[in-house]
Order: sequence, then C-alpha cells, then structure tokens
Amino acid sequence: MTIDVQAIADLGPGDRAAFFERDAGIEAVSGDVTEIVERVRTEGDVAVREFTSEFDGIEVGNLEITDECERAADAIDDGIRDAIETAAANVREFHEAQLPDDWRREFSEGRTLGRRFRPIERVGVYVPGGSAAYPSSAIMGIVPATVAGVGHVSVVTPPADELNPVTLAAIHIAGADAVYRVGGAQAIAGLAYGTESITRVQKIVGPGNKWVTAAKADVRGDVEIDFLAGPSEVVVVADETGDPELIAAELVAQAEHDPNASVVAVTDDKATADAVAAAVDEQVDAREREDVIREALANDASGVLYGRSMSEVILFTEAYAPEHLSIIADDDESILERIESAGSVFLGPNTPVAAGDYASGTNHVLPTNGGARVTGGLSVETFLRSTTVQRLSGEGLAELGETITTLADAEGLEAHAESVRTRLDEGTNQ
Ligand code: HSO
Ligand code: ZN
Repeated sequence: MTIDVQAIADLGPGDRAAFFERDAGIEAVSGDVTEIVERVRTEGDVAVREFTSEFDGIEVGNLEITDECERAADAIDDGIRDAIETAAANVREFHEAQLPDDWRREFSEGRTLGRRFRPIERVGVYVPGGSAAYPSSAIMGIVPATVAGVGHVSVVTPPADELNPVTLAAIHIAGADAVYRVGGAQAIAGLAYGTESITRVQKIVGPGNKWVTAAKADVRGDVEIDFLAGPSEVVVVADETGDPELIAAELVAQAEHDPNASVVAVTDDKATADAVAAAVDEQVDAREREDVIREALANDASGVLYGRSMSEVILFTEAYAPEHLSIIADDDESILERIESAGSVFLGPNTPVAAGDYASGTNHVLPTNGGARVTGGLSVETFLRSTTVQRLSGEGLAELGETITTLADAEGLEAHAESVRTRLDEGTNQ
C-alpha cells in the first residue's frame, strides 16, 4: 500500500504527534537565514545581488522588473489569459464581499463608539518561483490587497534565466505596483528593511519554501507578516456514502505539491478506508508527479484512518486543524457544525480543493501546521487596520465620570482623573 490504513484508536503517542504537531521545518535553516537577513539589512542591494548569485546562480542587473509582466500578459495564450482573468475576477468578487463598513453606534445616551477601517499603505507579496511557480498564488496575494485599497503592492519572485511567463502575466493582471526579481530569504529581508532598489513595506504575505518561511519568522516584529505557512495539507472527512475514487483524488492532488505535504482521509467506515487506500494505490501510477506524491503519501503525517464513530473522526479532525478540510458525507453540514479549526472547507462531492486552489474565489493562502486553531487565511482584513472612534456628550461623560476617576485614582494617575473632573466641573459640555 502506498498509504497506511490505521484505526484512530490504535495511534500511539508518536503517531499522534506526527499528525497533530506538524511544524514548518524551519529550524534547520534559521541560523543561515538570520545571517542573510542581517547582511541585506545592513548592505542592501550589494548583499541581495550576492545571495542571488550564490543561491539562484544568476547575476541580476536591474532588480526591478518593469514592463515584462505586461508584455507577458499580452503575449500569453488566450486560453491561459482568460483563465487568469476569470480566476482573478472571482477572487476579487469574493474579497470585495469581505470589505467591512465603518460604523458608529450610540451604546448609551451620549456615548457613541465605532470602528473604521483603512488599508495598510505598503505591502509585499512573495510569489514562489522555480518548480513551485504558482501563478495562482500571485492572484491570491495581490488581488485581496488591491481590493482592500493598499496604496502600493510590491511583489518579489525568484529570478530565472527566463521567468515563468504565466506567473508574470498573473502578476500583471492581478495588479501589482512594483515587481522585483529576487527570491528566498534575501527577498523577505529586502521587503522588510528596504534596499536602494526595493521599497520597504509594512506587511509581507504569501507562501514560500522553508528559507522564505524562516526569513518571515526572523523579520517578524520589524514588519508585520501574515503567518508562517508550511507544505500543503488536506484532511478529507468521509462517511460510507463517500466515493473512494474522489476521496483518493483529493489526497493525491494535494500530495503532488511537496514531498512533505500531509494528506489524510478519515472516516467512520472501515470499508471506505480500505477502498480509499486501494484507490490511491491505483491512481498514483498514472500521475505525472508520481515521485513527489509517493513521498508525501509515505509521510508520518499522511494516512487513511478510521474511527468507531463520526464523533471520533471529528475529534481527530479538530485536533489536526487542517489547512484544507473536505467533507464528503451525507450529513456534511452537521459534521461541519462540530468542527472549529480548519483553514478552508470544501463541502460535498462536487467541490474539489482544486476549486479553491485556483478559481472559485476563496483564498488559497491558508494556515498550515495547526495554524487554523488561531487564524484564518489571507483575506481583505489581512490588509486593513482598524481604528476605534468615540464621542461623548456632556451627559455621556457625566455618566462615566465616577467610574473613570475611581479607576484613575486607584492607579495613582491623578492627572487622568483631573482631565475628567475639569470637564465635569466646568459643566460646559452638553
Ligand atoms: N493548495 C495550495 C495552493 C495551490 N494549489 C496552488 C495549486 N496551486 C495551497 O496549499
Ligand atoms: Zn493545491
């Protein structure tokens, strides 16, 4: 069998740790990354060029890419351009629906409070290159930023003798303001601190390899980041009505991303579990990326599991907190009701994860490694900051005066109390 079948009840502590304590695997490179970041911070473009030569084997001239993206978008095959445009339009529409309205409300007489939302001014989007060049990730990072109204969206993408024209076209169609040919930790450092060529940004988003992820961890604090994203993950929850072929296809699809991808099917029906494993076996041979898929399927954090009840399946899934959760079961909505932690959920047999990966409109930049316990994926809010706003009337302040001055006095901050008393004494406010 290419993928193990096991009862949830038989998982030992080591198996459980492999499933539930996945990590982004960045420790091994974090020392080197700290050095790269520091050199780029202090030496700017010189260091960026040096690391690009060392790691990418490319001597870059101009770091900024000017009209290549537009030219790629013009030159590209019509079918591909249409697909990029359709995907970008759907992502735009879904993210526009997320734009929050500013609001104010009078909570009690004369005490009006509210929130307002404004875009972050300058953000950076990492768009992976090389064998993991995903034009779709350009759309997923750039479009929500433009919907939020970000003033300046910078994109970094690793250099190549010939940059992937589909990625360049997607960057153009998604609407970036500046694009730089730089990848890896040096790209993250360039965005975080700025160089002669690269504009410093206030927030960095987007997926990358472990060097990129380690660099995001390193610069966090000096610059905002979205979250640390590791290799792709999917959990498919199924009951006996789930078609094993479809369930297997979901596992095999996300497995082709990365040898470290983690793919799991979990069901309350042992026969379904066995059938899924058999279907995986059959499908793998026919896949172009068979080698990557086989490695991912053999991971400790991949497997086909069965429980004695749907409750046991749900408990497992909740503990796992997957990036993608597919539910292929009769009662999918009530199963979903009982799961709190998942980055993005795909309901029913007609909703492959690939729909969200590319084109339905939801974002595919999602928390991995259990990050879904505390955060969601990229959204319009990723690119907004909120400000609270308030106005008190004289009456509103009078009503609160005692509470404020009592607490201020208790903290020994007499001037705070006085700033209230002076207004109440004057009685000038209405
Ligand atoms: N499933 C990936 C996104 C992606 N899939 C890009 C295909 N292209 C996110 O985990
Ligand atoms: Zn994918």
